Amino acid sequence: MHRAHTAFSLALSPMARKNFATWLLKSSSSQQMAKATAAAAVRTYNSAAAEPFANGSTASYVEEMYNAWLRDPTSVHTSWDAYFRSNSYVSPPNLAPVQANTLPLTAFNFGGAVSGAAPDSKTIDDHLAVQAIIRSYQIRGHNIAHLDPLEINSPELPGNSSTKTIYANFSFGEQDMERQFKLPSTTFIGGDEASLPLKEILNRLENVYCNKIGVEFMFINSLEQCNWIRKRFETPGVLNFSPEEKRLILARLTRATGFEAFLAKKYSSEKRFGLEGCEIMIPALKEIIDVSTELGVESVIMGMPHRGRLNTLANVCRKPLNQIFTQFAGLEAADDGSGDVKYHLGTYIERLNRVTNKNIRLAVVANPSHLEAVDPVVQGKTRAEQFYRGDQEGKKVMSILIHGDAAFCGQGVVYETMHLSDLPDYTTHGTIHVVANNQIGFTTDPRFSRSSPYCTDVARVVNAPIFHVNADDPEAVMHVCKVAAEWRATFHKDCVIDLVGYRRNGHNEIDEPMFTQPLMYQKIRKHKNCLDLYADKLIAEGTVTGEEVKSVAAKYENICEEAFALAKTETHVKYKDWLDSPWSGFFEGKDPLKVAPTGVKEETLIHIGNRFSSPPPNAAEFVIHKGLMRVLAARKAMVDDKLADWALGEAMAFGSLLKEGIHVRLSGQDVERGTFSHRHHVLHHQLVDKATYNSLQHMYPDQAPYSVSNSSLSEYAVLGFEHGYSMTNPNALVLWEAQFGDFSNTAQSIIDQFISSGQSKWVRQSGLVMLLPHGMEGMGPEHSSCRVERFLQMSSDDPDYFPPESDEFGVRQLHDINWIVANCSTPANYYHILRRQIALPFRKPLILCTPKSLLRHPEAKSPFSEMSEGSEFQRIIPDNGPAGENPSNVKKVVFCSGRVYYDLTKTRTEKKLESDIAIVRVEQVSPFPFDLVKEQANLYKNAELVWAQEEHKNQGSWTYVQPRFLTALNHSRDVSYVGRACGASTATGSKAQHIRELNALLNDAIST
Ligand SMILES: Cc1ncc(C[n+]2csc(CCOP(=O)(O)OP(=O)(O)O)c2C)c(N)n1
Ligand SMILES: [Mg+2]
Repeated sequence: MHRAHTAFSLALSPMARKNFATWLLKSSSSQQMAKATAAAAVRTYNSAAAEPFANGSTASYVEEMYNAWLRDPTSVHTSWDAYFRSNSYVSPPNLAPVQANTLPLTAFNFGGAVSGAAPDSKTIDDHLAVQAIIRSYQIRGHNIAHLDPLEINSPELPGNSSTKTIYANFSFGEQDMERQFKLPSTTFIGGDEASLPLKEILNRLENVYCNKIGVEFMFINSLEQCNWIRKRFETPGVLNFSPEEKRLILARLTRATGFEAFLAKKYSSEKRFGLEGCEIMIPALKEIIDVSTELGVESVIMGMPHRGRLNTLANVCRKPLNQIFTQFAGLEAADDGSGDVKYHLGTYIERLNRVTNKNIRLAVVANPSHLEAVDPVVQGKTRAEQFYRGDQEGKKVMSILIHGDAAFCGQGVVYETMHLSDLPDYTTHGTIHVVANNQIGFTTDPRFSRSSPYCTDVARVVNAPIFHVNADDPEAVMHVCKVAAEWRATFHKDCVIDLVGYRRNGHNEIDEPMFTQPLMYQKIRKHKNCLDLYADKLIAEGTVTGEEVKSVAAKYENICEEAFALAKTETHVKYKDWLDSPWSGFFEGKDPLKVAPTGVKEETLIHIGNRFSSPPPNAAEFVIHKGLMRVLAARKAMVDDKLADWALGEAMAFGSLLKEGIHVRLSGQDVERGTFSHRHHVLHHQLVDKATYNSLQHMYPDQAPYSVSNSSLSEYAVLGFEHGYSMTNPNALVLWEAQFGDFSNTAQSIIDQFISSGQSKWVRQSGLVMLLPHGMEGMGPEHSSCRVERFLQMSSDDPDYFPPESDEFGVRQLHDINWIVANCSTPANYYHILRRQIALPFRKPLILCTPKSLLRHPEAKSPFSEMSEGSEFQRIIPDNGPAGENPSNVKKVVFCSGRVYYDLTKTRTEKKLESDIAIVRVEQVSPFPFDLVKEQANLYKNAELVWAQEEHKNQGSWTYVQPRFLTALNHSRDVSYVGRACGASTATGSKAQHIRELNALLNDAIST
């Protein structure tokens, strides 16, 4: 794990490196730095390195100048004259690095011109025209490529006829077709030949760019990358496959097709979201995996929707077929949980790749129906696996994301996930996206489901090349997959394969497609499937015989039949067979109900506190902002007084876990400083860019790595990412913080579909912590409430069931519930609940309402004694003032949760009711502390019981706690509500009204 320490890379100027001790930097490896710098250079738009000639005017301007100069050197400015005379202009400057075809024009004999003589202006004009044509094919060829197997959707984009698209000013006639043209350095179509007849140039370009592959790449801002792609598609012979390769494709296609046919035969009325019409996706995935494994990848993490999922599990992952067939049998489950439908389940397989003879791990991450929601989860899981393996460049672990065409362009999370792809703390070093583009989404045609020409256009924002390919041409598909895998291994950037196929049946096997797409389906009915087309081709060219084709298909059918018979002997399904992230060794040998202590030695707290409140050691020249010097001094004073505020309590939790070898990762918007400017985990040198110091990374020499990362402004993708990260290793504290709690609702499907229900559906645990700033502090409808009621409503503990009381009551409740929801009122309790995440013998997500004004509240401080050995998390904090000391005199008990406690105590003091009113804090709201609530109520036998909250009555914790109070009290006493009335909005926008409402609630609560 500690190797991962060096996974961070940060480019510093050489000056900064010289001046500051290496421990100031996130990475001290100069090699890494060079890489990071190089990467940054590639990303940066640089006019020399970029591809402005594609659409820009600079190159054509230079060309024009050159042309004019050739005609009459005096017609251009003297600077151009000097430039061209110096022979600097061999080719456009942006094309300079390409070495192919560098012979000067004069070396050629053009249509009778004497070799060696200066070319005439027509020759030059015609050459420039040919160059323009070549470039035009490269830029727009994909628009007219034959991508649609059904040939329904015109291969031409609206308004583009093929000649208009490609040759804007085509002035050549038949007579020019045999003329020889020197090939520019921007093309590889010539192979070893420096010139070709025009006819041949057009033929080759047509074949490369307008046949069954449409390459979209000329928008990429890197000449190197553009040339790399040109070379892989233009070089003559790239599409030649050996007979062995062809047979392998045929065999794989036979399995993919045979699998769907077998399911259709055996389970004709079951939904399986068959892949028919795009079966080539299976050989495609296998090709990507083969090539990537050959190039060093050992682990592939995949995310995919319903379509073709079972086929992928069977034929890509090689999940035992009997396990898959068992899912159709409607059997009882052998393990806990509610399970999920078969086309959502995940898997994890380690096996030998027979093509490369290397061991690989394949995981398909379980996902919900919510299309594309799994994308960031896969990325987080991939990133985590890379991190724990010390795979800093993504050479060993990679992700593949498979998409439907409608979802890929329709779902915003695709865009959000794409934007993580190149961020230092979120990159997975290149993802291969595969779109199973069946040109339909349920019943909706593309023309009604997107405004962009292609369903893949979203990928252009990150400069990912897009390889469109006709799914009926298996060899073209394999070539594209090979290039995609090599692209990722070379540049470690995303790319997209758009497999353009069709959907042979309805959306699922029960749907009738003719209702809505009659013409399309008339065509599909007449269309031969890809396997038959390919088999015919191979038979015709003599690569295989008809018998061979039949025997391969029969052999696979036999395999299916045997597995089918085996599946019939099963009596139960096992959800564990479908786990995508097994935690080997974590549960074994553990007492499932034993929580390790969360208090630590006081000296540890002091050590962490001192480090956390100090500037970088031995670096007097590190200039810290004056305001931060004051923050550090205040922290130091607190440590000296053995007190902790919120930021210090959090640092104590992180630091002590790091000491114990637990990796801590905190991510979210502006988390490094903290939205409320309280955290300051990263100190910035005031004079040197990017020179930073993070004391939590330097607590102990042998500590686990700490990472804190300001994220992109996305909740959906980033929360999904962190959830995925948390799935990989249970021995890590992974936290995501919302800027304000209410923003978490833009990530609602991650919360609903993964975090709250992941364990139940997919036997997958996660200890992810969500930090949600919450509190009604007059900031208006937003920025006030994290909508804790929503989280509580999803808690799975039964309001009417009081579990048996025992010493293990608390931990058993945690074991049985889906997640924990808490609103802590002290730094010590915050510290303990964070540490408890790791101390538990299992993992549960933790939803924490976190404070805003309490971050600086003078009373919201905890003594070290509440965090040191012997102390622990308090589910309920009883009243420990005069009321608690004399409970029989108490007239009223106010139960509350979170920051309102401080307002309530203040009012109680002002009203001098300390002996009459007890205030009890419910710190862990869910699972509900039935036992302790009962204990508290029993303590105050004669008192009226109320629940006070600052949220509106239909919000906050009330609706959750009310029935549970009654259960805790065995319905023998009542508990009433004090607080704001019901409201549609979370909070008023008027400060005056806010204060009025708050005073009313405080007066109501603190009165006898
Ligand atoms: C976020 C979301 N919205 C709506 C749906 C309902 N739905 C299921 S499949 C589907 C069409 C998907 O089309 P596409 O992405 O092209 O995949 P295909 O089924 O064609 O393979 C829709 C709308 C869903 N599953 N997820
Ligand atoms: Mg579709």
